[in-house]
Amino acid sequence: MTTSKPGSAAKPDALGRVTFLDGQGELPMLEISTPWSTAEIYLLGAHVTQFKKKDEPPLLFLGQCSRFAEGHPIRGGIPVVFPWFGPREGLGQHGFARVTTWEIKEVIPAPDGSVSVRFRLPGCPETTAFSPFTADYVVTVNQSLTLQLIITNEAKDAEFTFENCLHTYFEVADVTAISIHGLKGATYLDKVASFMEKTETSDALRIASEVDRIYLNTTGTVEVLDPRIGRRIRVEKQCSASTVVWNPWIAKSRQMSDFGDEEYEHMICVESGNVASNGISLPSGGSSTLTVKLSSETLK
Ligand code: TA6
Repeated sequence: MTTSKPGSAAKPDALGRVTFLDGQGELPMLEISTPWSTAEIYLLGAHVTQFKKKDEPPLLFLGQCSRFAEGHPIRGGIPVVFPWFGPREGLGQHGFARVTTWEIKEVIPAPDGSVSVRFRLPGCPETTAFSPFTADYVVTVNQSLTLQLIITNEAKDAEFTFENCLHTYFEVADVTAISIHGLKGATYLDKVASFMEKTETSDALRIASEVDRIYLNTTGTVEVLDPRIGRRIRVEKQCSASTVVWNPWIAKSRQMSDFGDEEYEHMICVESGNVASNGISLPSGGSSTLTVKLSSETLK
């Protein structure tokens, strides 16, 4: 089923699993309902703001003070970071994909109950500074949440170099009680120590201060154990060589105008992508698909 641009009135699709409506700040969004879960996606940034399995608390953290306005990123959920990660002189942090309103190309309600939505980043003034490319983003909702960011270099005779990152904010009960697994032995750039290169020595990373790290060459699954909620979150990925772990802690939280002073206690970002020295160079006609599957289970 191909959809046109959503209007302001709520319009469910034929199977009643996808509803187009105006979300916060009257921004267009989709509500998706499957036999196992619900999800919310804004067209601004193709931003997944929520995924919730039936019988589980929300998987994603969404800031109470987030702006919902064109041209501004949403704080929480899954910002799509592309085509660069971090600051870039004279340009916005983390690229323009997260502040651009994406087009819906297709909504696919599958016979098994899953729903996939395919978005396309439209041409915008910022894209003209790059050689031609297309960026599609496919979000699939079922028992888990699967995200695919597909970048194709459409240039005839030029490389396309970029970074990408699905900057995922997870909801946790108490960030000091969680542990993050799967990064032991990895080299990381420690942003809170002037990007000093370090090696992760812990198999169970704990958060007790500001953490802002780019783990390089990390392609394996990362897990977040949350004993207070009683949940294990699994982040499985393909075509992702970097993992970013971020919690702003106290002072940074106070500096962020769209983030509550105490909200850092209830979130952890575990981000999957290709950033810094793991950035991607695509030859003419080349394509790369960053795939991230987020799933969770109740701890026994
Ligand atoms: O991914 C971690 C990070 O790059 C941090 O350095 C931190 O500032 C964060 O992203 C949030 O960036 P934002 O531009 O959304 O405020």
